[in-house]
Amino acid sequence: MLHLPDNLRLYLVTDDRPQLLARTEAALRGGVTCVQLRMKHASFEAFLERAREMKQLCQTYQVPFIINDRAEIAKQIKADGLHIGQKDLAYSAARRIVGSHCPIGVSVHTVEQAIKAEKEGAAYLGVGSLFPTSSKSDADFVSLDTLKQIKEKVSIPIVVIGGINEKTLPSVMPYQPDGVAMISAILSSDDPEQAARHFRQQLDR
Ligand code: 3NM
Repeated sequence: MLHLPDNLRLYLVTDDRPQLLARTEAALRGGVTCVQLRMKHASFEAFLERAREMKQLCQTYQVPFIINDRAEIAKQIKADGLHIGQKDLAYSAARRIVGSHCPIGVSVHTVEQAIKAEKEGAAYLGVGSLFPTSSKSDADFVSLDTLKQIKEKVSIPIVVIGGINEKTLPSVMPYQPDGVAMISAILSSDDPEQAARHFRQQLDR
């Protein structure tokens, strides 16, 4: 079950890298508050298999598990949530697949997209990319001013994403996001557990 906004606080997005399960488990020990599986190039079968493993791992730590883009898989494994981007399937199509109870988060890059997503019923928004990142080659950038405007215009929770790390986090915190999403700052760290614990302490303050 996804508890909003609390479960969004330290939001781990995972790609498909070596030792993903071990790294994700370390991040869970360190205190990430939810996990999203994002594998843009995987086959249906590979995604499904990985999703089952990850869901079980997250359940062990009682942390909600969210599927990126693949609505059919979210439905099949009864994920705690689905996350869609502007280039993925439309909100209405996703909703038809996952049914009325599964929370759907939506990535937005403009104020207009944010207002539309909230109207459609999004549970929360991912706002980014705020900073350059090597994790998403086609990222659309969002300025801190746009983040501020989105905060003013919508009332659903907001998770910031894209190049958030030790250096950039301080410039985002004044905007009081409900959560911070990260791939590299946690998963590419030499010690994902310690990295997650460190960010969690900063965000809990
Ligand atoms: N979505 P890192 S940026 C998955 O802008 C994702 O919507 C983005 O990775 C968006 O923490 C991004 O390594 C990658 O920068 C974030």
